[in-house]
Amino acid sequence: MPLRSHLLPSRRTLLRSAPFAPVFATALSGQNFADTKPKPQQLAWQDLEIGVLIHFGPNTFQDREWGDGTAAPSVFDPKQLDAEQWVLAAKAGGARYLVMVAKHHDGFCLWPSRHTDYSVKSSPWRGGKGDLVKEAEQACRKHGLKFGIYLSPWDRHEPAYKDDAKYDDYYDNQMRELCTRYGELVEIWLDGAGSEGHRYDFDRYARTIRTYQPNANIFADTGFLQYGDVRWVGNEDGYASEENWNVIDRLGYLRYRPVEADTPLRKRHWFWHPNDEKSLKSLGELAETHLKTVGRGAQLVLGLAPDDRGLMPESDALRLKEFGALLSDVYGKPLLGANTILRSGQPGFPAGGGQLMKDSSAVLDADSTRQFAAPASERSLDVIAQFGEPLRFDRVLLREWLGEGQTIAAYSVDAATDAASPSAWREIARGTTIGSKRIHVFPAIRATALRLRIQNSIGPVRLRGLQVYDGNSR
Ligand code: FUL
Repeated sequence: MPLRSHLLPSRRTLLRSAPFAPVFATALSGQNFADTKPKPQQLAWQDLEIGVLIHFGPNTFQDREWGDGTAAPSVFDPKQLDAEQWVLAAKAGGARYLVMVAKHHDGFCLWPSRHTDYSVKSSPWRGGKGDLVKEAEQACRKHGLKFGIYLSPWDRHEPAYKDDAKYDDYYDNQMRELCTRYGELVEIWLDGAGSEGHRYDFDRYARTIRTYQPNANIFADTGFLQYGDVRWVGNEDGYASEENWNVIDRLGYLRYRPVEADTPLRKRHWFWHPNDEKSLKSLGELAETHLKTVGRGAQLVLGLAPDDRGLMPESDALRLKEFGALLSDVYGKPLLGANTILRSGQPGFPAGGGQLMKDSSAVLDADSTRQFAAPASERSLDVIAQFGEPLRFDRVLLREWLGEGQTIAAYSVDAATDAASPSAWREIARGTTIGSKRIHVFPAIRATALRLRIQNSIGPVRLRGLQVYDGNSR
C-alpha cells in the first residue's frame, strides 16, 4: 500500500500553505505538527537503526511461505537449533535488535502457550519441552541485542478465529504470555497480512501491551492500527521515501510514528527454502538498501530465516558479516575531527564570519546524543565546517536532534573544492527532511570546507550530526 496514502494532508500540502497550515491543524485537533514529540522509547528504538526479523516454524520444513495451519507439529524438528548462532550472525550484520516471529499466520506457536496445543510442546523438538522464544530471547540478552516479538493476528489454525470475540480472548491471552515471560520487549509487531474482513479488539490488545510492556514500540501499518508507535514503510523492497517525516497526519490526528522498512535477506522469501541461495541479496544490494532506509531516516529490518537444521545458513551468515564489515569500514571512520572549525549563522555569512559553534564536537560526532540548537526564531541557517586540510570524501551524513520533534524541511549541502578560492561553493547534495539520519552519496571530491544550508524549518533548528566519509577507502 503506498506510503503517501497515509499522509493526509501530505507534508508538501502543509508546507505549501505554510502560513495557514498550523492554524488549520490546531483547529482540527489541538495539535501542532512541529511540536509533536516522540516518546523516549521511540527515540531509543530509532537509535538502534538496524534490526532483524526471524521467521522459522513448520513452513521451514515444508518449503512454504504461508502455512495453512494444517501442518502436523511433528514436522517441527530442527536437530541442530542454536539461537546464539542466529544472534551472532545478526550482530555481525550490524543488527542491534531481533524480532522473533513467535507465531506466523499458520498459528503454530514457538513457545509453549497454555492456550493451544498447536505449539512446540506437541513437536519432537527438545522432547516437547522446548521454548524457542525463550532461547532466542536469552541469546539476545547474552549478546547485547534488544528483543521483540511478532504475533500474527491472522491465525489459520485456531478454530476460534472464526468468532471475533472468542479470538480476541485467545489473542489477548497469548499476547499476555509473551509480554510477561520474556523480559523487556523493545518492539511488538502486529502484522496486517491476511486480516481483511476480521474485526480485532485492538484497544484491548494495546491495553495489555501498555500494561505489561509500557516501553515496547508497537509496529503496525497505519491503516491496520491507528495508534501504533512505529509505522510500516509500505513495501517489502527495502526503501523509504526521500521525504520522510516522523510525524504523520491522518485527518487531523497527529502522531510521532517513525518508519520501519522490513525486507528479507533473500529476495521475497521470509522463510527458508531449499536450494534457494540464488535469492540471497548481494552486498551491493544491501548497501543500496541501507542508503534507502537508514540513509533516509528509516529503520531497516532484515528478514532472516534459519534453515531446517535450525541454523542460519552459512551463506547468509557470511553475507551478514560482509554487510556489517562494510558499514563499519565506511562509517566507522568519520573524517571531520578536532581540527575542523564549525561556524553557524544567517544564510550567506562571509568566510570567517558567523559564530564559532560552541560545542562543535556534538555535531561532528555522528553518534552524539547532544544537539546544536540555533536561536529558536531562526528558520534558515548556514553551518560551515572548515577542514584543517583538504579532505577526500564521497558522502555526507546529517542528523537532526528529534527530542523536541522534527522540523527541517529543506536544505542543501555545498563543498568548497577550489583550494585557490576557498569560499567558492559547489552544491553536492540537497534534500527536504533530515530526521534521524540522512546520507547523501556523490562522486568522490576533494574539498577544504563544507556548508550545510538549512533553507526551511517548520520550527527551531536542532542538529545532531554533520559528518563526511569516504566510501572508497575500504
Ligand atoms: C507479511 C507476511 O505475510 C509475511 O509472511 C512476513 O511475515 C512479512 C514480514 O509480513 O505481511
